[in-house]
Amino acid sequence: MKKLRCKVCKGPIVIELRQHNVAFCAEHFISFCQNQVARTIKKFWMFGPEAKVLVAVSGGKDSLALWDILNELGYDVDGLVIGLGIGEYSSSSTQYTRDFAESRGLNLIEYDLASTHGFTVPDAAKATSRVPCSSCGMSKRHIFDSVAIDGDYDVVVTGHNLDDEAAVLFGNVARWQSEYLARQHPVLPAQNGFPRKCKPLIRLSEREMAAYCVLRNIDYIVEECPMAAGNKHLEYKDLLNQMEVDSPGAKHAFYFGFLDRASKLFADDFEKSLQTNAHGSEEPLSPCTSCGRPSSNAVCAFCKLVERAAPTSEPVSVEITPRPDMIDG
Ligand code: Q46
Ligand code: ZN
Ligand code: ZN
Repeated sequence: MKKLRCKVCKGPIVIELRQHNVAFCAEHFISFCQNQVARTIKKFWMFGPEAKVLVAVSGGKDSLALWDILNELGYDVDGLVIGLGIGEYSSSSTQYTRDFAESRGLNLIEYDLASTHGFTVPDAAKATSRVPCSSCGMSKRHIFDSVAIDGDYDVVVTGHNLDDEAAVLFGNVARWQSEYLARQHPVLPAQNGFPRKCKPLIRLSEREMAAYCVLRNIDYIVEECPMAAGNKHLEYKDLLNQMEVDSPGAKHAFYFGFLDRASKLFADDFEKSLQTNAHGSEEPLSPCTSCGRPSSNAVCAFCKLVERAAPTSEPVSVEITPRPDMIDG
């Protein structure tokens, strides 16, 4: 069998990318990943070279790799990590993030739910009797938005990769959720007091991000959030991975085929979504009487959650019970 060589320098390879029909040595694989991100930022007009960028980091491979790549590409990029209070998982993910920031001399903003608002994600799940991801996702969005607006950031970027986006698309198509399909775009413009949001990793897969971290000496938390167990998107990822084995490039074709050919069919829904608030309501927005963020009610959903979830007496113990019907993590 013919021995594979790096596409660029013809040296020994560290990775083969069957979906692109190429293989690379370490140096050229790193450049490949960085070029893919640079190309995505340019193609989707995500942000310019002078932008002040805030990356939402979790301590996982994708967000740390994204932070590293944007830094290497020369962007002015700070990190934001949120302490969710999910036991050992949260403390160790924050520690990985701190270590990474320190090793690169980067600015990390730390935001702790418990010390700032008096509750953790498990407290919120208990208080609302809903799956943890529901209040967790809402709290994270509220905090990303507030920190980005208050800190005058031009854009918030997240480490959603090709596998994540293809799995979310699969779920949205399986149920024909047109309002979600309309918003499934790697760029959401700033609107109604909400910051611009972009996903520069959409061309890169989970496997590529793991390899990138190893080659760049990035230590990251390998464990998934314990509350993600049973998440439907993990099942969709498995299905898509099976397709990818038989037909390399299937995920890319599915997701980019949607962006190139089908997403415009939902343009009306997208325009409509821009007229609504983050929760899809068309009620006019006014400042929340408690936090001042735009809201369709007198008190925003996050501040209502704070009222319900912040324990008034004894702290609620951290009890992790994954449920099968969880929404996207
Ligand atoms: S952290 Fe939060 Fe995710 Fe854990 S509780 Fe769900 S949403 S799964 S990225
Ligand atoms: Zn090479
Ligand atoms: Zn509020």
